[in-house]
Amino acid sequence: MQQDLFSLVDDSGLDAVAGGRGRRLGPGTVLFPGLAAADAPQLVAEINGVAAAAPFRHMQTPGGQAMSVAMSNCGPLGWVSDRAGYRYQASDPASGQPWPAMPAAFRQLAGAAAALAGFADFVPDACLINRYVPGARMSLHQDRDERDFSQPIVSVSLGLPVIFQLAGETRSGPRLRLPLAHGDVLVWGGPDRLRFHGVQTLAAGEHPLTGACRYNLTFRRAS
Ligand code: MD3
Ligand code: FE
Repeated sequence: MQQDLFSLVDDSGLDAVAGGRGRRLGPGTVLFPGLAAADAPQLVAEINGVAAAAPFRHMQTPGGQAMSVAMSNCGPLGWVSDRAGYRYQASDPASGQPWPAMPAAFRQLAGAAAALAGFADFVPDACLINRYVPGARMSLHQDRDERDFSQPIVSVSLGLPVIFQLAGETRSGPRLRLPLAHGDVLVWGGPDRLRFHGVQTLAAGEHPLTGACRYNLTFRRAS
């Protein structure tokens, strides 16, 4: 596994980013350990507010399987999956209503993290909220439902830790395995935007803020 790590992490992997707050994992990928930890109580309160209007649900894959991760969205556009495929849409299919507004604290965190990673003026129009309980996982995939791959993506992890997997631009080949903990923020874009990635099965546990679950906020420019 050590060998995999060195073949996947760019030479610049030793560089600190943004005054030592970030760690470069690839030419366009920066991890900020704990960057969102101080804001976490407010972020979780905002998640609960969004979920009151747009409850977490297990979407169907195009193949008809229920995903193990439960999802909701906020912002102008939300990511959805059903028998018709993957797409972004302005309304919640469960209610027909617009998705809840993106909380200002979400937008500010995403913009600040992107700027620290070197992506100025990131204005997300979609925030997917993933909720993992023990046993949930996300298999290796690319994020390619967005219009402009030059826009970065910002991911915020809250609650229980998980191991995420980062591969190259194909499904096969070596994978970097990296723990993502409470408050960690990952920004990726540029040459890393289309790398395959996934999340290993969440292990049982209790987190003081989230209980037996992990949340991931994924901020994107979809349109
Ligand atoms: C991709 N979510 O919703 S984001 C997704 O933790 C999704 O819920 C995961 O993948 C989650 O589409 C993981 C983390 C991530 C981190 C670094 C990456 C994805 C990456 C680097 C390159 C490409
Ligand atoms: Fe993804």
